Amino acid sequence: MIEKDFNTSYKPSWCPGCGNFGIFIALKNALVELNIKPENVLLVAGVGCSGNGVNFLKAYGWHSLHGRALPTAVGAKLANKDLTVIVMAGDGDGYGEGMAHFIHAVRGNTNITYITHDNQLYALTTGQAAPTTDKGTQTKSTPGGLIEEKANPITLALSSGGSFVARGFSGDATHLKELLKKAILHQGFSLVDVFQPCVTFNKVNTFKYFFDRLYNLDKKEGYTTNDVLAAYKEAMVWGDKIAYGLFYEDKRPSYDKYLPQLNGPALVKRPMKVRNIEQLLKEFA
Ligand SMILES: Cc1ncc(C[n+]2csc(CCOP(=O)(O)OP(=O)(O)O)c2C)c(N)n1
Ligand code: SF4
Repeated sequence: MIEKDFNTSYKPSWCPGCGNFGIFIALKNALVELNIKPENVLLVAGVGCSGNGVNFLKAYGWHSLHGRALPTAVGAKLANKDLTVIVMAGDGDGYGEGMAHFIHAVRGNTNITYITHDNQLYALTTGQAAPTTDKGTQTKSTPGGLIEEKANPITLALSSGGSFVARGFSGDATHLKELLKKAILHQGFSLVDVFQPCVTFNKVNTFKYFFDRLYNLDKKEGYTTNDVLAAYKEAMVWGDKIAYGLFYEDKRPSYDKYLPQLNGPALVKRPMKVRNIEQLLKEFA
């Protein structure tokens, strides 16, 4: 298989130079290198520029409701554990409308991969402040500067019991590809929050902004990914320097491992028992 095997007949509609391109190249190459076939992948998308990507990657696709991609994906994975389930959502979708789902999906540790396209604003709706927008930033919805503190997806995931917590950058697609491969292979919920510059509406968090600040945790001497407090400390660094890479990983069992009824063939591959509906209703009466 080659990267083109994951292409569809639709050309991406993203603006030229958009950070979404780097994420898609990294994702396609990760799938190719892991030898995962398109028919074994389910891509669940939120609503936003990022979510439109569900049309540009050849796989099963589900364009979910705004903020609701995660519960959809968790349900799909429980029904068909043979699928590689990948979720993509914007920071507005995932950490705004979908914030409660995010926390509970992290806690639940279902074996799915969550890629957030973190461009630090709502892009499809033309550039309003999102939960990851820096305090003080002027946007269309915050002309006087954003009053609220920003949410930190990495510390939120760590404090919610995340078993794989990582940050990527779409300007470093090779690194991102390797990170996504690890995330997909991880047996549990994997978060990869990806800095994805929106070249049209975000004039602050540009590619240059990140090139000037990012340091690679994977190369940091002495850093190990099994120390949650060290991960927390790195995740709190924000300003002249910002860390990316794998912050934390542990190997606790995923959600399905606690459910003996999920042993054996995937639920969707088992014969359907057709039951007498009247008898069924009597049981609940
Ligand atoms: C329930 C609901 N509320 C609001 C909207 C309008 N809406 C569509 S896209 C979007 C913002 C998407 O921003 P983000 O999730 O950050 O994705 P991006 O476009 O930046 O990739 C909003 C608010 C909607 N479609 N559904
Ligand atoms: S508006 Fe921003 S996020 Fe959306 S396609 Fe254009 S550059 Fe990308």
